[in-house]
Amino acid sequence: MQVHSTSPMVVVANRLPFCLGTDPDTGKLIRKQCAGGLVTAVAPVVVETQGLWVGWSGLHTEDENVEIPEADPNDQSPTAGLKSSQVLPVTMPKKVFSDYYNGCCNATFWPLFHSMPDRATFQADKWEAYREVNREFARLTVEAVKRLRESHPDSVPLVWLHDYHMMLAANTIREKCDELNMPIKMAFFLHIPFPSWDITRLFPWDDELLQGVLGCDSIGFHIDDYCLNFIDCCQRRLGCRVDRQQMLVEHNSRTISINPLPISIPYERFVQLAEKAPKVVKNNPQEQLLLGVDRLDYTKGLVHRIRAFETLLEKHPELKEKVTFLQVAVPSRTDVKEYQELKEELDQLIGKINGQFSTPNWSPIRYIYGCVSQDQLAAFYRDSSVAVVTPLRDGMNLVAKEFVACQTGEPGVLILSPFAGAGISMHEALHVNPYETNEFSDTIYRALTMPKDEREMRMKQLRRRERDHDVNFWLRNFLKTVDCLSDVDKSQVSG
Ligand code: ADQ
Repeated sequence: MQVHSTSPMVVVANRLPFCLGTDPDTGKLIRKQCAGGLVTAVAPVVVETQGLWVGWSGLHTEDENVEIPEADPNDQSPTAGLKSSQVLPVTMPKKVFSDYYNGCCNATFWPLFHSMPDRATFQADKWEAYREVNREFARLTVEAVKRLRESHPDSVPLVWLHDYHMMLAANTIREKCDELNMPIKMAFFLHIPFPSWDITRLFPWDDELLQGVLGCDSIGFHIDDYCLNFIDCCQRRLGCRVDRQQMLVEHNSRTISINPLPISIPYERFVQLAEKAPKVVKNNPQEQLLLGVDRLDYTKGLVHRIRAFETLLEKHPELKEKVTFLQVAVPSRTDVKEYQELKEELDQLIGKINGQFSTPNWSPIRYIYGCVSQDQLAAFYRDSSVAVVTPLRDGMNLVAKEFVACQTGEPGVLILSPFAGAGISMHEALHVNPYETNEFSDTIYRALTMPKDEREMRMKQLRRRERDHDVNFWLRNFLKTVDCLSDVDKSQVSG
């Protein structure tokens, strides 16, 4: 069901919701879909609210100027309804962008916020590039607000900043809009975890960072723990007055609301995909598929997972030719050394296990390094007996939710890490600590051998919860925090 915002919305995110590429036949610039949690969740919402999207186009200021192409008529992706006029592309000099994106976002905030400080680097020049890029995003966002003020003169636009790339933009946007006498509402949503004070304080410019985020009126995180971590940091680092019960922070004479907003998926769309997706071809009708679907990232625990599967094969030789692990890994940050090393490690481990256990008719691990279509993904989700979603740390994890939505046939089992935000609410999954290899392999065995009535009972509850708390539910709850929820939608919100 469509969600209505009482305010026109500007989404500000690092990326546009699609990539640009060249059509090999015509040589023309076309839109290409890119996998990622943010786009899957937010693009339908922008289309539905007729908003604007500010994001990096994938191009640099040194590149030739390009016009954003319209969507292909056959485009069925979540961004198909987004017109090119709804998109404001950001371009940046290559060096500045690389320092901001690789040097600061990916090398500092990504590992730090996933509580992996040993992987984080702190460099003043990269932080300066982050500041500069945030100022540029802020400049274009003010342009977007101007446009919306022209098309909707009586409304107060809602600016929605996304993720760890945009933590310094709010104050600049607010100052410029105040100067121009353009009232706005502003919100921030973090898609990754917010770590504890002990971790956050390692960042040398933590005070500036916290003040940057506090420029918004409403700040959202997936779960209570991340909200409380943030509130704790505001109190201890900035000396803010806080109310943990109401989740409020006072800063510069303003009161900012902190909101747990667990993101979700377009549930019905996945159900429909699963209902018409082609059957997955198996070695034999009895073969059980274990499924992993992730970006190839060190936070996702891929190596730990494959090791647990190796242990399972060692302990249960009877599973030979009966169980196959299907791992789909989307290439991610391929120009970063750590990610290249991770790929190397995974390639070697999978090669070793397949070499050791394969028979003439079977290999224990099927490994796809690349994107798969939504139809194919839905087919994998539907026809797998077990999904293994075991990140070492994850803001939420949409794969767990997509899997249960697509379980329209024989009920399977979800194995979930307690270190994913999704682990907080998906109680009927089998929870396992990915670091405990032995226990992990026992959990996989339990999932593979679980009686049908137990599988059915667990899956039914999981599906019901995700159906009732889909991405529109998330959006409505977000709009409620900024007082932009339309009357028709108010009746849909509970709790
Ligand atoms: P991600 O780290 O990208 O997102 P996740 O939430 O699992 O992680 O979303 C991945 C998305 O990519 C899913 O929608 C999935 O369908 C898609 N995808 C994965 N592999 C694919 C493949 N091979 N082919 C096609 N599509 C594929 C970040 C945070 C998460 C948070 C989301 C949303 O790290 O914790 O849940 O944002 O807030």
